[in-house]
Amino acid sequence: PSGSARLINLPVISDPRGDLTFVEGSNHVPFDVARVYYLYNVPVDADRGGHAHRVLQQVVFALSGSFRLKVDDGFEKTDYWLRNPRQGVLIDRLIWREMDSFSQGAVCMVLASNRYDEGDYIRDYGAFQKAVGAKL
Ligand code: T46
Repeated sequence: PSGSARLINLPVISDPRGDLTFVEGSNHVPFDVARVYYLYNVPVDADRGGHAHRVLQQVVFALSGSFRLKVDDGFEKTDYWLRNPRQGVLIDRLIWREMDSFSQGAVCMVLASNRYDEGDYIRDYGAFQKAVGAKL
């Protein structure tokens, strides 16, 4: 069976000093966070992603600005416009993802269930379709 993507809403504590949002591994996200990375200085015409992962699970946030995240489970495609730092998209294993339309100054933060492993990437769309058993 293929994986899925869904929205994750994080808590916020607001007071006159501003807003505070927090994430606890295996509580607000369904895995222990092994890695955090972020994308910034992304040109507005850049395309990122274009792959799936065999086992990695991730949650993607727009900490500042906005961008589009396209997810595809091999059967159905969904577009998310991320712009709220409290709301992330959980990308399960075996989901093809692409990101584009980054606003100027956008910061994308990703929480990942595993450390970086190039061997976990599926970079060929045909191989991805085979992996999810999609009808060609
Ligand atoms: C994903 C999307 C949302 C590392 O050495 N360590 C890391 O933790 C990462 C994420 C990347 N890298 C190296 C691998 C490449 O040589 O950084 C280079 C650029 O990575 P990539 O082309 O995969 O970047 P994106 O933005 O296309 O994809 C990234 C993640 O790799 C991927 O898991 O889901 O962001």
